Amino acid sequence: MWRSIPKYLINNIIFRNRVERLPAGQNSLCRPKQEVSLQSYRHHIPTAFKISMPISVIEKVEAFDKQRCITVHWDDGNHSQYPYVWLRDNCQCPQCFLSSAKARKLPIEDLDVNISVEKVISTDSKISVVWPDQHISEFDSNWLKTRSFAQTTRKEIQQKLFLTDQQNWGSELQIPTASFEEVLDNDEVAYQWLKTLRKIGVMLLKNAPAEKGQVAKLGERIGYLRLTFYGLTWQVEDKADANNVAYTSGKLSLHTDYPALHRSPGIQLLHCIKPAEIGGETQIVDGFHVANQLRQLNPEAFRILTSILVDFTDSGVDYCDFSLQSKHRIIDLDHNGKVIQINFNNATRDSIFDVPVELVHPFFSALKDYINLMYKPENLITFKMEAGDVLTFDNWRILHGRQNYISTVGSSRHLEGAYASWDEAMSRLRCLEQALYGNK
Ligand code: OGA
Ligand code: NM2
Ligand code: ZN
Ligand code: ZN
Repeated sequence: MWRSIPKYLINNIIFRNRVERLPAGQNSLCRPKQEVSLQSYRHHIPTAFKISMPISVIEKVEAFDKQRCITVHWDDGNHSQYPYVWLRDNCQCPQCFLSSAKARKLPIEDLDVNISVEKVISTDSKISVVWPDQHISEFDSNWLKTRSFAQTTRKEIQQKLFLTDQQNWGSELQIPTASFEEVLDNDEVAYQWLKTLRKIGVMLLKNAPAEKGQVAKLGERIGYLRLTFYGLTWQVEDKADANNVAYTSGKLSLHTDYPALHRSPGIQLLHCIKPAEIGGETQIVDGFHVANQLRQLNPEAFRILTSILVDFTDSGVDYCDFSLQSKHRIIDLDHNGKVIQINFNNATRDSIFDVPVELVHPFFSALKDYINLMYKPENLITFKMEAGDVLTFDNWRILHGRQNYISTVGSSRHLEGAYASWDEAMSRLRCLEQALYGNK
């Protein structure tokens, strides 16, 4: 049920979709009268049908040429503004949008950023915009509501897309666990795994077969693993002529893996195939939580670690020969000052240090303060992985380490590890959510 309003009425004219609410003089516009109000018959519709019914009902639409915006008034009393240029850019017609790819065809070269509107037509579930060249764009009310530019809506959508609220933890954390097999076989468990990985930053998967190949299965569960110079999966063992300190029986102090890469791995999977008889305990800490403690306790140290770029290096031969150099802030912040990534492995921090000499001591002093906070009993968790445990964690957030262990000939400690990326893991999370619960 569409109504069209002549161009001369567009500016600041309210377009209503109920006859009885039309401004005087517009009743001559030809359209059928709505017989049952949506409000009343929505109560009677079956649940399955309800899902496809519009939740966002358009009350009226206004076009403001001056602001180059269309204002949609919703029946709940709220309203949303949509710039003309954005509406034109997001036209969903087959000429402008390839629906099979859910992707825009319209190039920016063909977009008139100063476009005006010729005519707006609305029902309670749709608006239709006629552009000056007579091109017509239709927009569904729910589609529009989801894309409201209101700060609260944007925050809500971003939280849903990126699962931004994370839960800080200290040593009181009971490490969340799930069954390895269930993560592989049960979509709900896989969904909970990835959600927990995002929210808490760590999940321990129990009772995997104590043999190689298990982290590869988790990679397949996500989509694929991240290949690095250490291979698609890698064996953590006490090796002769180790090309990495991890491949010795020595202690590994708290670190994030692979800061020698500018895009360090987002997710780490560590499968214990054989624990050491003596030693080799795992340590983990919530690097974000401790960074926020540092921000409070020692703002100057926090400022240094969030500003100075530190050089990292890693060279050798494994998957092939490599010679990596990178630069990172130890603590990365987003544009709002929120901690988003920790980059620190003391083993691969370069002796080349690209700072003025007077910053060297303040840097070490700041770093030491941060690390000391991590090792405080209220922040640090120490436990020993059992054969069949797969420790999965957010390598941008959690620092991990291990105690040294006694290496015995013939029955040595063996872990298999792998990396995955957050983009792929979040993609799997969204696909699982869609498959399990539909579009919420
Ligand atoms: C590593 C690592 C932990 C362990 O290989 O980077 O942190 O327990 N290993 O051996
Ligand atoms: N390994 C475990 O930053 C690092 O060098 C972490 C990486 C060798 C793949 C260790
Ligand atoms: Zn179009
Ligand atoms: Zn590590």
